Amino acid sequence: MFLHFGVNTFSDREWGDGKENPASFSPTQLDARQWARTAREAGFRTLILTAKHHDGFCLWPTKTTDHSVASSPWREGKGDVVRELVDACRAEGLKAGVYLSPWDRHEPSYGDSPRYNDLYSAQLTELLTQYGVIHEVWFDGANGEGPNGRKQIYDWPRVWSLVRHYQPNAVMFSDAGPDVRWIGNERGVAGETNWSTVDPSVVPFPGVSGDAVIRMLQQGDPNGSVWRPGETDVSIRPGWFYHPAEDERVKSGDELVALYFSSVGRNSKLLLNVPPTREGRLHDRDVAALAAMRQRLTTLFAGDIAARGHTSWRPVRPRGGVLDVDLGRTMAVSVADLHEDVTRGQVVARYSLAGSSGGPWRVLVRGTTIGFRKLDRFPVTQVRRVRLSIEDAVDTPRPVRLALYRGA
Ligand code: FUL
Repeated sequence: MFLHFGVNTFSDREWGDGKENPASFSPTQLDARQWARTAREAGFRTLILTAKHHDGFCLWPTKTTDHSVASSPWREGKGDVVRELVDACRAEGLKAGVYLSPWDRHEPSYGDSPRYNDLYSAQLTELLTQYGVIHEVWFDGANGEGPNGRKQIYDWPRVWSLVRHYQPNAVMFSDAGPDVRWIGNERGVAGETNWSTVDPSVVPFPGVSGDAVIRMLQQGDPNGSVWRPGETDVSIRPGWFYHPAEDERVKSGDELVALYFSSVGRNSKLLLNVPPTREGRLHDRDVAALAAMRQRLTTLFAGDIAARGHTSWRPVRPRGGVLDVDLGRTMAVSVADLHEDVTRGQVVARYSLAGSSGGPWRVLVRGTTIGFRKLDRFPVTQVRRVRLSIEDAVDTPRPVRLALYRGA
């Protein structure tokens, strides 16, 4: 779960200009434990907080600038939202991550590249050294200064090596990874074809643009030289930050389930943004929508029909295979849940799933990549036998795991 929170929450903006008064940051009932509890109950495993957004306001008491919670009235200037987040995550058994915007519209040194790079590195070092284990570090590619604005040249190798040094097990997210890549849009939709490998020369640094870049982010590349799985970020509301006017526009449980299918169900992680309100709590409507999503997913994945059947895998040389499942009796199915064993790479490039209730085989669904997880929905169909055919792959496929669900 993503949490966009900061001065924008109070100014009702999406991108602050850096001129906000720190005194405007004044949540009345900030409750990070409520964020974490809501997330855990909805099935999330990691919380990622905007420790600093483009406006430059720091949610922790950094030594690098006064533009932080230390200059706000919240908790008499003694508060630390990052600390409260990591403590809440630990208490609820979740992992914690931080978003530290490279683009900074407040900091005077921004655009004076070496000076700002020093400051940014110092901020990152504080976050990486003062809060215990950090599991993900999120680097945003946005830079809206425009052609006449200040041009900052970031020192990405330095930034990445700081994370490796202080938090060797953390994954780093950006358009250019290096560990997890942006999926190429903010609508919550991973590529229908989605390889976890990419060609790094097409996306060499965060913020690079162009059609080829977006295609690479969306679909990956079967011949890519690096393993860089996709992460799909999308907001539960139209904006990333909380705006009272959007209370009526919170995505429904069904819409969230659809996002789960178009992200998790397409070999990607889902990073769903749920922005805290001005009180500093997740809004009741958002909490209700998350609960509805969880309830639907739990019902949907309650009983794997295939687990009770008889399964056999037969390789087809050189790069195919057939998985047969005999359910023993005719049953209704509408969701297939495929898992490729990716411990030695992702190889399946094309497959089809067919079903029979005794008569001829009927194709239920056709697809391209599978990867760590692929979810397919199709009209409810009565089947007794199901056959998954791997029709093309970039190497000899290992047995694919198939689960089947009745669906809604
Ligand atoms: C974008 C930012 O400009 C948005 O404000 C938001 O943080 C989103 C996740 O990334 O690039």
